[in-house]
Amino acid sequence: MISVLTIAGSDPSGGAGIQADLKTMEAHGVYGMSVITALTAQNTMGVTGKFIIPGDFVKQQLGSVFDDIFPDAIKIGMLPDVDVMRAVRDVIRTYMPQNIILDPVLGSTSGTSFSKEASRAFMKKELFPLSRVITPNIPEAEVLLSCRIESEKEMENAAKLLGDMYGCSVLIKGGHSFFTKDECRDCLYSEGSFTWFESKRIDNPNTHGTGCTLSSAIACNLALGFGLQESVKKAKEYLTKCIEAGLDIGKGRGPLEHRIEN
Ligand code: PXL
Repeated sequence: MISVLTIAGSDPSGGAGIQADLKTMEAHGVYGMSVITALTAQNTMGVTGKFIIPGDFVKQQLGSVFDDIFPDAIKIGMLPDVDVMRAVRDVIRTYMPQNIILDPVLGSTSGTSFSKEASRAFMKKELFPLSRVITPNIPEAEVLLSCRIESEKEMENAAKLLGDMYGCSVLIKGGHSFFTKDECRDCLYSEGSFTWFESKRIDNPNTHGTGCTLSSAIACNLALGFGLQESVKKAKEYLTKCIEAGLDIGKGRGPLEHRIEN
């Protein structure tokens, strides 16, 4: 049985974080496991609270998973502080799993407080080099590099800079960006070359949890034995279908339909 682990925060309303990750794993037919780094209080209208799990307990959760069921791939999402990051780094160093997909979630409510320079520096220096691929969107890549990204050429430059600096592949997601209303492209930099992924933009305001879903789907595909390019391509196809299914639930920016035949 192929197994995938997510290390992320909980969204009790089921659209993002751990819950989106596990639903994505179910849809891919893999065995899903989850280590929770923080509880959030949130729904489709926003986040109202966050309860951080102490680093030692994150470490204990990770140890109990790795000592029993070694995951074929790991998706890392919300890492709320340096303590939790350190726990994750230590466990990865001990067990050396290979297929690590890190989504550098940004923002003070649902992600690491990137205004805290220390956590941003720790993530870059200690966790990026252990990852097979990192998946920032454009605003996240801008914060990581302290620069503006306003064209496809600048997306390539940013992906290469991050990839060469930290020795990992980099997928920069074009979703929140300069692209016009109908188009959206993502740029993968891996082993010295670029691959661009096209996708149509779908007219659906319900996109809560898209980043979580994409990175989990990539993890599932890598665990299933696909190469990185193919894993990203298939993950994007899955995500497009999840958005296209047009689920409409909740009063705010709603979640996706994860139950897609794959
Ligand atoms: O997509 C970023 C994200 C990550 N983790 C948790 C979240 C969100 C966004 O809402 O809730 C727990």
